[in-house]
Amino acid sequence: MTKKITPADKLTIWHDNQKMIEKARRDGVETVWDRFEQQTPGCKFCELGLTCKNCNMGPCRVSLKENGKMQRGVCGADGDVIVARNFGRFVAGGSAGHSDHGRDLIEALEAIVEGEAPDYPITDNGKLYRVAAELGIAVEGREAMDVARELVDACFADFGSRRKELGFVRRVPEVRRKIWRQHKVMPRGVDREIAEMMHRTHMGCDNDAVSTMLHSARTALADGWGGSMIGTELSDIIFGIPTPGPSQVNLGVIKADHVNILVHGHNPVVSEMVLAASRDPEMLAQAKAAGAAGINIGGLCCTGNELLSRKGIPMAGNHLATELAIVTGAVEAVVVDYQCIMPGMVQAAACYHTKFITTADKARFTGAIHISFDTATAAAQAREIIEMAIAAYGERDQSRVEIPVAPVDIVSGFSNEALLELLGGSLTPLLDAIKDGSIRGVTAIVGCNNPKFQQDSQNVVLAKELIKKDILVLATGCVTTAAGKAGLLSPEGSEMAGPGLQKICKALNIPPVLHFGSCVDNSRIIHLCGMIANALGVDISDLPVWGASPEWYSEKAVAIGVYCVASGIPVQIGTPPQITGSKLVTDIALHGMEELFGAAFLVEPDFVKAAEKMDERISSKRIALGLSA
Ligand code: XCC
Ligand code: SF4
Repeated sequence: MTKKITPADKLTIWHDNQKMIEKARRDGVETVWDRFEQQTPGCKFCELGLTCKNCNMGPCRVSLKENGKMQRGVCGADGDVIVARNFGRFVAGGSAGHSDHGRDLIEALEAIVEGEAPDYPITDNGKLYRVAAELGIAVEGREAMDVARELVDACFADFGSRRKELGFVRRVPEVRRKIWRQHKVMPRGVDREIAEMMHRTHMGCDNDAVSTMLHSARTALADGWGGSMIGTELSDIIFGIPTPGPSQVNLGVIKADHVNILVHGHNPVVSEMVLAASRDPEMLAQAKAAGAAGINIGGLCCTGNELLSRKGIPMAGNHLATELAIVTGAVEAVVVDYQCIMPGMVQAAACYHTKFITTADKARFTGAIHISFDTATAAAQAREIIEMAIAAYGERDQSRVEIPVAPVDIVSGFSNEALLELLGGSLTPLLDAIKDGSIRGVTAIVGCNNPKFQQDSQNVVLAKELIKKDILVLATGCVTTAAGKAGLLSPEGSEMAGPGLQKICKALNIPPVLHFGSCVDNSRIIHLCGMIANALGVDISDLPVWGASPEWYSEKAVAIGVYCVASGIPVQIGTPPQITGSKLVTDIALHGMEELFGAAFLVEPDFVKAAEKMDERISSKRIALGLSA
């Protein structure tokens, strides 16, 4: 029997990626789609969340018995408990990812303060003082390094067990904090909530689905208003606040005549150094001596977003395009830190001359070259990486190079500070635009790709539908690349927006979709919601806002979704998490959270319908605020 091969245009909406899927097939490179097909159909029990491996009396899997009753695991746990426990651990995994990344930034700042990271600057002293003051640290007349030292301590303390409430929670309107205290979901310590989730989901602990779901909210809030927010704020202090500027996206940013280095993962601590080393005249001279026109750095996923937003470094692709970037045959090195790096990239790299270089001891890949990156020796290690890439350039087989498209121009790098500056220093013009209906609402479209969907079809459709309805869209994570490729990150993209949003975009010369950074930078968006709610004297759940993650795949995306909902921001998703085996847990996600937090999840895979439902809610929130629908 011959195997049916799905045409590439069914797998992705993008021409560049279609071309590379075809090339991968010719070159014998296995991609995420091939493996997805091998894994389909998935295990039904797992899809429903009804398997448990939390102890060695199991594993157990439960289903409805003939008498209509739910079976129980060996210990007696029913389907609701099993689903809630699995979901809780999923959220804990995502929160741990973001937050451990945040911790790495605290450690980097600590090393700077201790004089042990000579290659790293503090780029934004102003933000250092502002953030420190916000956290109650005395700043008047003090040296930056003293303030930074105290900020390091304050951030570390947020990870521990001594606090009753996290530092940045003071950015949340008091009404919301009251709700959190009342439901016992106020995040106390980042590591604490994650560890407590692991404890609660051990056999014989939290055997009540509602209780476990509430702790999921607490764990996720510790991510959003804790680990992620610390990650974002300290990254800004060290590397600078993002400001809008021109850049480019798609596989066309890879240059045939350059030494191409792609940075991938999430943490800017490594990639910023690689970028700096690539601009070192000595490195450039070496590249030229090897016959290259220069050294080109491109981004993938969120490390890409970090460099894109602060340095305007172009973005080669998002999650599902990461293997395809290697298939161009023109990538000398992929330098990764952690998260969302498909292990399959190592095999893809081995099919070409591409060096796959890992840098984090906590994210090792069998078959990769490992450079244990240390802030003390960062610049030298970054140069070592560049030299490896230059050497690999000599091994490149030009006959296998195919760069399928020309890059698309974008404007990227918005942040709350940049937005305020654009608005002349205060939120008032934005509030006025919301009040008069030019901007009817705001939606953050965030997150990933997932081979369950044609790549980026949903991300792009939803963004286009929303801007048509005068809803301003903020994009982070892998949606950035999708929006960019669709022309939505350029000021000309405002032609696709409704009349009100178009008018505002033209007046400010901004795109209808604003690139707000990486996945940890969703903390910027909840902070913005907090600022708007405070300015209007209402709760976040009163605002005409949404989150959406149409093509999400990761644990982190679920953590983001849950902290948004618990913060009062409803969230649309395209596929449900593995909870549908429990009616109770599903009801909590879709309805119960609305009662508790004034926001819930909407699972709607039809994106025109999703946009309509989102629009309806925006209208009703506007009316409740006394505004026109
Ligand atoms: Fe990962 Fe952040 Fe998702 Fe992209 S968007 S696939 S999580 S890189 Ni966060
Ligand atoms: Fe089975 Fe209970 Fe052990 Fe889970 S904790 S594997 S349901 S016995």
